Amino acid sequence: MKVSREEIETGALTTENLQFALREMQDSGFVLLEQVLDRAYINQLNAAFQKQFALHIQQPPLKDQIANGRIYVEMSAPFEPPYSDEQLCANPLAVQVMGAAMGEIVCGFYNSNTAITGTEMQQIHIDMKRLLFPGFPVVLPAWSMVVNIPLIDFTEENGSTEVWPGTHLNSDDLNLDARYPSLHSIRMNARVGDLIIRDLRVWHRGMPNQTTAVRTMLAIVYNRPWLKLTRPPIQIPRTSWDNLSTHTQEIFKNNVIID
Ligand SMILES: O=C(O)CCC(=O)C(=O)O
Repeated sequence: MKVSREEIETGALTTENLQFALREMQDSGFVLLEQVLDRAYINQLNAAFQKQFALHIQQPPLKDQIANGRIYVEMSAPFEPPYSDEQLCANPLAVQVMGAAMGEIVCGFYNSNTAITGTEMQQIHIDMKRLLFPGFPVVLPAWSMVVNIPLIDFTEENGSTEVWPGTHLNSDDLNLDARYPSLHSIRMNARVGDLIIRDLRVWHRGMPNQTTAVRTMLAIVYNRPWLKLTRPPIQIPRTSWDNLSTHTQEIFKNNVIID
């Protein structure tokens, strides 16, 4: 969806646009906010990320895994500049939409997904199991969402994620391979500067990267505060913590501050 310059500068969508974003989240399970991040800044971020990533994939066992199968690679971003910039870790527009959809939100997982050249198609999957009574035909309100920030333009050639709109409203996720072919999917094509919010229940998969460019997106997960995460908390250096606004500290309060 298009976002005005004024909304970007004030960090708040108009009532009308907020309603539009919430309806997209409700109906499709995701919404793309167009050109809300500074493109030059994201390009610089990508350059910094790729340096760290190149070292990351030299580590065992990743190095061999990549040599054997060109897997999708996750890398947790360190909670320090540039990743701790509030435009990224608690983007005001994304926080506004997620807050309106879920109430209080917290973040305990700051990750990234990279498709290197030749990466193969992933299995269709969801990122978090349904809560409570899977199979019981009642759909719960959203409890967890991911903010994806593409670090290069995402195209079908370089492996933009394939998503199945509306599948967050299914009451179970059994036999996805048998069910998805009859459902409509789209590719999450996006430009540098865009930001995507996705309900974690949406069926999706990473797609092959047929280019020589490394395709990365930040993947920052937010959820309602009562959800127990099994992952270790984010380690936040004290200097990064002190630079966060009170509101962002509230969002990251369940993590560990390191002196
Ligand atoms: O990178 C992508 O396009 C999707 C990655 C993904 O869904 C995953 O690794 O769980």
